[in-house]
Amino acid sequence: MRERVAVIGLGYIGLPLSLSFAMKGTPVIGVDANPRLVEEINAGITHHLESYQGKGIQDILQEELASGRFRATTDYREAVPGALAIVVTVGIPIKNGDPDTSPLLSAIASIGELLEPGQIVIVRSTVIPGMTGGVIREILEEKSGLEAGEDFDLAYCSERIAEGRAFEEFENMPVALAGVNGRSAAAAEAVIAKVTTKAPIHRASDMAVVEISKVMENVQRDVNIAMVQEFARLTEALGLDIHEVIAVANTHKRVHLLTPGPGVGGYCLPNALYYMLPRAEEHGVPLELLRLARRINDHVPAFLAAQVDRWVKGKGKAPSDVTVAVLGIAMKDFSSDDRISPPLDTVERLQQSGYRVKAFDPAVPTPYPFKVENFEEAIRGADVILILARQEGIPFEEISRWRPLAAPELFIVDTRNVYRPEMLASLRVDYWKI
Ligand code: SAJ
Repeated sequence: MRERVAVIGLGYIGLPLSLSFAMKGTPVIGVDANPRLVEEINAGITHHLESYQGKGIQDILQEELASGRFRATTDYREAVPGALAIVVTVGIPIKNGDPDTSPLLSAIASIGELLEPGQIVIVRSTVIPGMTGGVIREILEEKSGLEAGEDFDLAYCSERIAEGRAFEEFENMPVALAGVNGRSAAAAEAVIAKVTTKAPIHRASDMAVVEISKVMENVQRDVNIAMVQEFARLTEALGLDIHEVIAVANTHKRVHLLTPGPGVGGYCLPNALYYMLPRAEEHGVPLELLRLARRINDHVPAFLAAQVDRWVKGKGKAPSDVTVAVLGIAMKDFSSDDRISPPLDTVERLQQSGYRVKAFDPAVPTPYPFKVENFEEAIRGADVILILARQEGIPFEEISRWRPLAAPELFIVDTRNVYRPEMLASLRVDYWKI
């Protein structure tokens, strides 16, 4: 009786998913194309900031490795043969607005070559709607000589976890799935139910329904954020605090406004529209609002750089005379993820304008040349402080202590609603909040 699960792709989704299966008693062999990543994982090392019931992901990883319930490899032959199910979490990167499906389809081909009758393939990657029942099914059938829905099962089950809450949300986030037929849907549901133990599993009539629902779930969030970025420009003009206005609006039981920030990053939201566009363009559907929202969110780093320029010019200074301390470069608060991170776009724009930039973010391991390794070094002599992500280890609340380290005239750009103006009154700070 097959019991083991193969998880293909050991990134921000695949590693926590593998460990979720393993912790709940289902052995997993994980596959990743990156040998250094596989080596690090098998050595019990990960940089993700996930935790479960107070235990960090690195401790969980070490326990599951020690128990023998989980290990990683680069070799599909170790993972696919004999597996009950093969769960695919390989992403589709977007390059200049175009989805690059090659990493995913290469993984699918490797699976197809080893696929055995009776196995279940569950695609969890966010895909271009129609892919699972189209090109993915075709490759699996062609490589294996088996028929989907008959000889093996094929299903699509979107993943919805938010980074930083992976373990909890693998357990308690409702799941949507569909199979090539009812048998595949049932087979996939039995596997997913091993990790989704505290939430309903919704079956849809067709895999494309779940694929496009997933993309829409993220696009609507992107649009919401673009909308509040525009609301913030109006409330600023009216001298009102956008965060208070949003909090008041959200007291309406059917209103859920998100909050403006330093831009929309991460591997998910900024990419979502580009998974939708190929199908829309095939059918001549313009998606004007969605494209405009994406442009509004993409523009935020330039907008922030313009705020800095405005203040510097107002002081009669030139960028080359000004040092900017950037606090937080991750794509969102309390994250180590800098894959698609708007703060990095802001840093690049400032550097191109001639500013000297020192960035501090204790959660992001990437050693950028402009990144300094301690907070005081970032702040020392800074004329401008850009707050772009909250992190453990950035002592925002100790501003009275460290204010003297910065320049006598100081401009703080706060995109995380860290301060209220009255907290800064005695500290000789010009303050702007998004
Ligand atoms: N952001 C804002 N304002 C907000 C919320 C987020 O500016 O009010 C920004 C964040 O700073 C970040 C970006 O948006 O740069 C994405 O943040 P996120 O909170 O959406 O985090 P993700 O990308 O880890 O998770 C999203 C979630 N999608 C939805 O909530 C609809 C998650 O549930 C998905 O599983 C995930 O994308 C994904 O994997 O698709």
